[in-house]
Parts: sequence; structure tokens; C-alpha cells
Amino acid sequence: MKDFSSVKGFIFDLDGVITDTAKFHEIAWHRVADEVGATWNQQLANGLKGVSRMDSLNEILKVAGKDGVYSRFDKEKLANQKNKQYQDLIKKIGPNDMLPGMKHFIEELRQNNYPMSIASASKNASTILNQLKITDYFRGIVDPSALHFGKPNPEIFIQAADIIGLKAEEIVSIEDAFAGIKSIKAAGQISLGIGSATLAAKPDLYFRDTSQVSLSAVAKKIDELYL
Ligand code: B16
Ligand code: MG
Repeated sequence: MKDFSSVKGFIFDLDGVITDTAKFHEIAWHRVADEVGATWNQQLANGLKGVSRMDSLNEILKVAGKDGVYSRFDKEKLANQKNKQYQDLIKKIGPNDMLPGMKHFIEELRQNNYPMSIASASKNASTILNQLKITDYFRGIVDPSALHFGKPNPEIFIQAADIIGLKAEEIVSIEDAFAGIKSIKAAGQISLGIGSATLAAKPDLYFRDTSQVSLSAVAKKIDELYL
């Protein structure tokens, strides 16, 4: 990549990048943690960001010292219970719940004909995009149930690149999670990290929060990087 003119498309994580669903995931997982006897704290909550539903439950069971105690059936039950509560909570989401600057950013990208796709670990991603009323901005959403591996494996970002039909080096991919930045870098795409949780994974581009992200700000950072 030489400069911003080689960038042809964008891939977005959803939770923590486009909208703040983390608070709803936290409420629902906290309840499960209480039920299985895991001490809930912010470190545990942050570690579940970008992690699939079953992997999140396994992490909570590990913290509770209950590794291997629950049967597959009981684990499915707990995961379904969490998802039900989560789905109730996200019913409140509407077009005004996008993170600061993100509506403007995807609007700019659409006006400039950049194809976009979604690489979210969430099986609720299409519901959330519908509620935000932004589904038609994206060429498509990767189906997380068809994946063999979760983030930090690159599979989800490779599939999201196929949706927009571009080469890895032509894509900027945006994430708020450590595992997500690892996944983007392993896919060979340009990684844009939002928030300090991404710093340890050394994103190519970094913004403190979504309000700083715009087409011109991204172009400026890329051009500085490759000067
Ligand atoms: P669900 P992202 C991730 O979404 C969330 O950050 C993570 O906390 C959640 O467990 C995961 O989706 C699965 O979500 O239970 O709705 O399928 O950040 O990859 O957009
Ligand atoms: Mg995320």
C-alpha cells in the first residue's frame, strides 16, 4: 500500500464500533455469572468483547472454577437464557443509538462509493442493523454460525473481504477489541483500532473513540503512516 488512494473498501465490527451493545451483553452475562458463582468485574466483562457466545460462557465458567462441570445441554440452556435477556434489552435500540460520528462516517463512505461489509461475531447483528436502520449501507454480513473459528482467527475478516470483492491490502477494517485487531492483521488488511483495549494488538491506525473517525481523518492517518 502506498497511500490512501489504494484503499477501496471498509469492513466494520458492530458491537463497540457502530453501536454500544456492550452494556446489554454485560447485563445479561452478569446474571449468568451470578448464577454459576463467577465474580463479576470489569476485567471479565472486557475480556468477553468480540468473543462468541459459547466461548464467553466457557470463560465465565472458568472464572467460577467450574470448567467441565456443566453438560453441553446445560451450557446451551445458560447461553440461550443469556441471549433471550440480551434480545429483550436490544429491543430498545433505535437509529439514535449509533456511536458518535459513525452515522456520518458510513454516510461519507456510501457517498464516495466505498463498499462496506460487517464482520461481527454476533448472531444478532442483522437485527441490530435493522433497528439502527442502516442495513442497506452494507453489501452483506458474515454469518458467524458458518465460521470454523472465532476472532482472533482471520476467517471472519477474510469472508467479509469476499463480500466486498476486494484484496486484503485494499481494505481498512475497524475494531474495538484486542482479538478483533489480531484477526484483521492476520487477514492482511489495514487495521483501525478504536479505544485503548486495541492498543496492545498494535493497530495500524488508532482513534481514541468513534467521534474522531471520519473519511478525511482516516485518509490523513494512512498517508502519514506510509509517507
Ligand atoms: P451474540 P462484535 C460480539 O460482537 C460481542 O462483542 C461479544 O460480546 C458477543 O459475545 C459476540 O458478539 C456474540 O454475540 O451472543 O449476539 O451472538 O464485537 O464481534 O460485533
Ligand atoms: Mg466489537
